[in-house]
Amino acid sequence: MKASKLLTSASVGALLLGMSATAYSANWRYAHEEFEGDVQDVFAVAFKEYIEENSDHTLQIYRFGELGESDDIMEQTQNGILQFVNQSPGFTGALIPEAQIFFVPYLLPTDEETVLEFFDESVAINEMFPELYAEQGLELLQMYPEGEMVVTADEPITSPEGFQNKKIRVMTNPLLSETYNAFGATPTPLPWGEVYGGLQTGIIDGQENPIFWIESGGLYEVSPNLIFTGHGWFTTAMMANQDFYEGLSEEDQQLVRSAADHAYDVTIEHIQGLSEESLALIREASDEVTVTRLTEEQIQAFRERAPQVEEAFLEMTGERGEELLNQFKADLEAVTSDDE
Ligand code: 6CS
Repeated sequence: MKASKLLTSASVGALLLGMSATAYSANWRYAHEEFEGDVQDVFAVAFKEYIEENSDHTLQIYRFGELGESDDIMEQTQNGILQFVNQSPGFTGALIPEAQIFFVPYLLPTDEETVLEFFDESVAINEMFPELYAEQGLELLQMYPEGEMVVTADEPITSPEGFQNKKIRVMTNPLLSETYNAFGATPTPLPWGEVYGGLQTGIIDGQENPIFWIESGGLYEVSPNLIFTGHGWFTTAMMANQDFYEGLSEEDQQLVRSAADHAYDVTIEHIQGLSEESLALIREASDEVTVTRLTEEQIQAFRERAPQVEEAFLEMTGERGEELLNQFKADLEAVTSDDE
């Protein structure tokens, strides 16, 4: 009786750690926020393939909606039900306020090559963020860009005045609301599941996302005016439950790290040229779509409003936010001065 009870507890423990109770191979669970073939899925599939080709472990991928919204999959990872999660800083703001740094507008340049170099080399990304995530029981494995943010709206908008009275959906972090307040709009935080319907019924007048997502989610069907404002990049983060990660053998920890590095390389390759391809698909699918690329002068009117968002970021994050912001700017300076 005692022995079987012990066995039962061991099996439950093994399940929580994502291991099979009968064999040494484990079955790990990984959830992300997107659909089959989207950028986070490309990352997850490359990660899975690496793990399965280089060990006896298996990995089960859960896509958007299978286990709930972004906040749900983060909670499940923190509770140890999932071993891995991909959650974007757009939804991590409440948990890790510093992650909102990606929503200070015009901080990152639009040039793809510079942005990719920044993610590769940044001390803020590769050394400071892992510490911030660790405080929440998360082992940060990669941060990566998915694409430049593009606004879609019910009409082409070229100035802060044009945003007046426009309800623009933002991901649920307070700094992004500050950005759209600064841009002259009325920010409306919503989880992803409510965006298409919100645009269709007119509850919201617009939103922002990278082009591949505007194409794959069919957002152009209900929000056909695409506006390139050049104000930022959609960035995301992939991580593990830290107790799980620390409980792995050194060999498995290395396997996980190598799989994440491999998935990063595959994903960075995938996103290059993706915006152009997705825009071509959108144009093919719809005659209604308009594309507005703001001129440098038009951008200036938005850029002038960025300092108030940076101020709000510092108010929300204090000294630690300031340290991160300074490092972030120094890292950007290093990659932009390399190009000169
Ligand atoms: O806007 C959003 O909520 C979604 N956008 C992307 C590109 N990925 C997942 C996220 O939930």
